[in-house]
Amino acid sequence: MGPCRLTDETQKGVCGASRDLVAARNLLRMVAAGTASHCGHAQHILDFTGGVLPAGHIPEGGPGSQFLEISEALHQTSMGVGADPAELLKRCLKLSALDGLCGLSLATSLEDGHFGKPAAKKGKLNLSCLKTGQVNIAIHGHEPLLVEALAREAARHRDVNLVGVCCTGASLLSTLGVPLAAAFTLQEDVVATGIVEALVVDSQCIMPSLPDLCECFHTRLITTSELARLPGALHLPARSRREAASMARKAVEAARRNKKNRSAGAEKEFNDRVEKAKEAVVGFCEDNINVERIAGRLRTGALKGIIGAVGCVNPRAEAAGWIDAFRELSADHVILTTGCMAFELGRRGLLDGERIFHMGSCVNNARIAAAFRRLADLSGRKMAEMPFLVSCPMPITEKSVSIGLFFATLGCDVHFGAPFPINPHTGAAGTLAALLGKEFASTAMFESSPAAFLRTLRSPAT
Ligand code: BF8
Repeated sequence: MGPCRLTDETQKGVCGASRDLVAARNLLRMVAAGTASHCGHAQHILDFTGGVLPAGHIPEGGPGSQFLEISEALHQTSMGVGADPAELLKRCLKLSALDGLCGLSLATSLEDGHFGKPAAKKGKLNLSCLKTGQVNIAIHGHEPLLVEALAREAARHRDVNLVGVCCTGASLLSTLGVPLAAAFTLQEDVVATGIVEALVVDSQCIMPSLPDLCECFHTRLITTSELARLPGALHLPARSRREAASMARKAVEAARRNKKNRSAGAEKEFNDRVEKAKEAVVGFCEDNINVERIAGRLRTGALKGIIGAVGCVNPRAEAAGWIDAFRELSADHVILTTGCMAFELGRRGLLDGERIFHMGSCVNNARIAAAFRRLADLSGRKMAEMPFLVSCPMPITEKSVSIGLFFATLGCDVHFGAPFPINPHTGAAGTLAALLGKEFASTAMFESSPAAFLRTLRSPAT
């Protein structure tokens, strides 16, 4: 009796669960967690900004019904409830669509209401955004609502340098032009520079290693979300504008007081080892990429398609190979990118705002969806008839799985690299493919090799 890990097609668990049932159940649990993360994120921003839903964001079942859907999915996947793989997979797709509406799109609309729509601008990426001569504060996580207060407070002090990490960082880079020091895999390196006085985290993709790591350096770790408390951290809640303003003041004070604790030699070591900052063009959204020109180039065949390069970067995968693949594809494709993939492209100097466009954080994948919609409308075609592909080559988190399937429910073809969210050799994967084809005219590709991915895209049939 458990854990449910069936490896053979003919094998069944003691309870009678087949491999397909286990695979479908696991996928639904992943999608439920991803959807919960994005919808929870959007709800936190909604609460922070006063609870007024922007137009077009009421799910069919009324405000808040997305949380009931998530709960129902978890109920359906618990022991002895849903036993029909097809039904579980249908719910995966329903939840993924809800993730798009009540997670990604709602969070992005609320961010835009708070910061305004992003404008194209030059930005800087990588660890060199930290400054030895200043008090460095890094902000990390996914809910940038509190950052405006911290950015404003930091700007009042000439000795304070604010940088971003992960998706809070990607969002800040797009909206306020705050330099982006690192993405998920490099978050520990930010602390390990030895020149960061405070690391302020909100929620999601925050490594549990940070408290131990901060103890090895002088970095003050500050949490702001009740959900993402860390042992030993200073907790300064930021659930409202008032709390955020107070948190910002206290965080800046704590960081300034802490600078004297930098270890001798840390600055020299940093200056000796750090790479030069990479310049990037950032701040794109559906309003400021030239969709008319892109649609025209698609019509003439100068462009073969548009690729959303999204999701995580997994140190166990061939990240450089994927970056090279997207670089090569950018010769005749437009690449729209978000989250950790965007950082990875940026730190190689590829975010040029001509062929590869930085569209923000992972919830800002709503901007890619909106750009796809505009391009389809301009071309007078359905989304599924357009040469759109969303590629998530190294999915670590459940969030990247629900994002990928959200695009599939829009009619876009989707690619997942390893670790695959579902074993492509199971009947459940076949059922998922059939559902996508029948209901949304989309396909899902599972490919862990950048070279094979390129070959598939370059083959005449695609
Ligand atoms: O939401 S790409 S590792 S940072 S989950 Fe996390 Fe994956 Fe990075 Fe942002 Ni998105």
